Amino acid sequence: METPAPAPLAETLAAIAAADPQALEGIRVAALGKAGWVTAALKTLGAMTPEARQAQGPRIQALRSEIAGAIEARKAVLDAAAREAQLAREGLDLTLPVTAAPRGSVHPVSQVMDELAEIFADLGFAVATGPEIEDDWHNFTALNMAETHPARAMHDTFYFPDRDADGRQMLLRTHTSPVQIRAMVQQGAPLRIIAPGRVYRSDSDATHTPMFHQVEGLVVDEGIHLGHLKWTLETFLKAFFERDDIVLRLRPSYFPFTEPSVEVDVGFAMDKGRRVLGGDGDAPGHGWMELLGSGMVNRRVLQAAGVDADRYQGFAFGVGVDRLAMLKYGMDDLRAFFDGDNRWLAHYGFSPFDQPTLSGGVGARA
Ligand code: 2NL
Repeated sequence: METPAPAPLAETLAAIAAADPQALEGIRVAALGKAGWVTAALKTLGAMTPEARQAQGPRIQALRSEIAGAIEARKAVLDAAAREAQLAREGLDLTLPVTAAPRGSVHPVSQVMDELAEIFADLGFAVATGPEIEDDWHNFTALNMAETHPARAMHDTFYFPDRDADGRQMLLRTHTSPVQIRAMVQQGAPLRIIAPGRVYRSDSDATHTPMFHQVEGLVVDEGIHLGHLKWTLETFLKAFFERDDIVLRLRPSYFPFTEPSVEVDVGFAMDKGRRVLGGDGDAPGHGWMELLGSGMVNRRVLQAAGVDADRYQGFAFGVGVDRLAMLKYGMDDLRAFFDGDNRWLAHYGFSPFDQPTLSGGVGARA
């Protein structure tokens, strides 16, 4: 009986050494599988003479175990390489903390806006928003400031050079009042909203930035009067500054969009050279700080927005958010608000996990 040609051994070993996992399985089947050539060689032993079997048996067995060994060795190399690749791919840095430290913080202005939304939500106000690029009707005309009204000049408005497709003069809103005009036009009366957001005026010095934040409030309903305005502002300021002894002083003033108009001062005391809100501003060592503008909505404004001014009255107010933040958290330079300096934010910023509760102010710490 002819023994199978030994030539395939060298080729098989070379093929094994270069095989990928799939090729390796093919080689194993072709050599050691049921119909493989080594298996076929082993089967020839049964038909051999005892002498031939004694000579060929060990030779074929050696062939089989050499190939099986080579396959095992190659398989081990391939498995190790696959494991290494997987480890590199799925690398986990076990030195990392279990929960990553939070990065970044909530800007004080955002925190204050959240606090304002909380306070006014409790009083039944919804938050309204609108475009920062406005037309001059919503920003001025509807607010009783006709083209020639001197108050327009006082707003240091950023105008766009070209009119829009509908011939409207566009500008960056100088207050959030246009949001409230839009709300009255769209929702009608009754209405209870606050409008927080960015506003723009061409003004820049130690106490003015060309972009700043304002919140305005508007209530329109039947039988609304100045008493509602005073109670609302008092309740709001007591909640915001976390003090029950906030005292307001209402002073007559002028805004085109309110009649009568009322400027609101808050009493403060001097404490180690710093103004601390609270107490009667007329008491010795105390003073009044101007904080808000407000008034009864001018009936011409109600009419412009399509509200029946004989049936409905309204009050409105406006206050600077940046100023509120400075007062509550004891900051002294407005410009730092917009510098994007991480050291300032680390000092004054709020944790992203903080709830906008009202317990983090200087009043709470005092
Ligand atoms: C200020 C003055 C004020 C308003 C804003 C207002 C809005 C509508 C109608 C009437 Cl839609 N008034 N807003 C009223 C009075 C004063 O802001 O000094 N803000 C910082």
